[in-house]
Amino acid sequence: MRQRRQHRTLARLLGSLVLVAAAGLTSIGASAPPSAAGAPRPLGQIVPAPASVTAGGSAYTIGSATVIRVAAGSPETQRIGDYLAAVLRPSTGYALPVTGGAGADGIRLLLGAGDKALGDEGYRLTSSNGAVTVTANQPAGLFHGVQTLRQLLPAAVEKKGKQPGPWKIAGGTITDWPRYAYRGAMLDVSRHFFGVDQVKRYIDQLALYKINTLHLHLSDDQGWRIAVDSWPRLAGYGGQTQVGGGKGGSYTKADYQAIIAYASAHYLRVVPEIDTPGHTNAALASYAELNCNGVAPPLYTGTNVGFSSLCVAKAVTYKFLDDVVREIAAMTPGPYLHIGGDEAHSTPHSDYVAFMDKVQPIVQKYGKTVMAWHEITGATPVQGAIAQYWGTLGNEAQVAAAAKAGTKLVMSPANHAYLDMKYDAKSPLGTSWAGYVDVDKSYAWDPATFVKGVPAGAVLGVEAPIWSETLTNSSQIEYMAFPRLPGIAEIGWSPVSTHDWASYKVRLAQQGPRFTALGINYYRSPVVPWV
Ligand code: IFG
Repeated sequence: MRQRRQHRTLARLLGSLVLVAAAGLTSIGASAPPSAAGAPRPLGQIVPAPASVTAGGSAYTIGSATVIRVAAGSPETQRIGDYLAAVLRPSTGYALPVTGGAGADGIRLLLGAGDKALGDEGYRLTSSNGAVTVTANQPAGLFHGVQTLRQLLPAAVEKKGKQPGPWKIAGGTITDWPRYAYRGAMLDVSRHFFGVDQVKRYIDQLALYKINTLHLHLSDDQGWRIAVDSWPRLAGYGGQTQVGGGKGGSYTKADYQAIIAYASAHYLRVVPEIDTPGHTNAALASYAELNCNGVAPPLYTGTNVGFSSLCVAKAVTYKFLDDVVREIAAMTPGPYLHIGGDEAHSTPHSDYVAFMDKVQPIVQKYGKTVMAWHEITGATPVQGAIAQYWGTLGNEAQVAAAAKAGTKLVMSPANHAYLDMKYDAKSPLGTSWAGYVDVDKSYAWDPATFVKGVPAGAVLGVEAPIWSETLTNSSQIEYMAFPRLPGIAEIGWSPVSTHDWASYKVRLAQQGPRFTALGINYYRSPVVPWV
């Protein structure tokens, strides 16, 4: 009897020895599959793909003694440290104090004389068993390094409750900087209104992928969404409804400034758009004198386009625009003010040209750079103006001509970058005038060469618009924006040499558990090998 018990004990001991040895094998040096318990995620497996990755050396493990070290006396890096701590503390359960005290250990966020190549938004992240160090020339670079650091940890780090670790960051160095300076997303708050908290939620999500510009489409036929003190009926009357006849809404100046503040705390600048001369029914309905015939049309809750126009001949039109641009420019720290210019089908071409000749100087007078949809290249864009391309063919000669003459481009080809395009015929939301755009098609383009004849240097970057004719809440925005938005962000950030669907789709698939952990309602496209 005793002997049998001895055998059993020996067998158990042997069994556990075998288990320990097996565990040891997978963690010693072997590139353990990401799924292996505790193995860190491979260094380069993030979105957007980094400019340069050198893996090697031992991983850093976040533990109970880890401190987050920020540059002493720098409130901005303190804030970035607090932002990182707010992500890590709930899921790791560690205290993770943020300190200005110098030290060689911990998670270090340092502003320093990084090399010029990093620019203002780049960073260097080094990870070893003693510390993870992010260095950058500017706080924006540290913030982007923090987004990378989040993705190097297991997706569970994004959860709000305590998760089992370990919390390892693979050893090595990432040196990273953006390809384009303009990496944007547009939210149409006119067709359906989205409140400040919904905009903040979207900003949180854009920041994950190093997007640095939020374009707000603040006015259209169906709604005027921003208070203008000198023309109070614009928001008061023109903001009261929306597509489908619902309540609508508008931002007070305090709301708008809260959005600006939240965006800049996430290193995004805001580009306000007042669409003109078309897409103006809400303004025309609010003030009879803005109409050529002196009669205000009714408020509009449908989804047609091209039926409205400001009255190009009337002087009051330019008084109106001067007041609107002045008040919005005064609240907008960013360099750009977007005047729309799309689908002006009810404005005779010669009137359109005359209108743009009068309105662009108003924007410049208030210290902003003109931005407009690419139809402005059919008029005379002022020096330094930015045309936002939303075509699908890339053969628009007038766009190429304007680019050759100095107009800059932001690329939003509708058959790749429009996030309101249905994924396929079964998509319950969105439109399909530019065709069906699944995740692979959304990724399959290059901003530098999309429009024939455009000098590569004319392209400032990319932007992913989401139009809200069919979208009424954050969950629906997320269903259309994810997983395509990260791909547009990658096209804007990563070297074109990394642009490869076969490898991107694997990296994108690994974002799936993060979307879930963050409560992002993403579409599980069949073209992505979700984990
Ligand atoms: N085109 C219109 C938008 C919107 C969109 C929906 C632009 C610049 C179709 N203009 O895109 O107002 O209706 O996909």
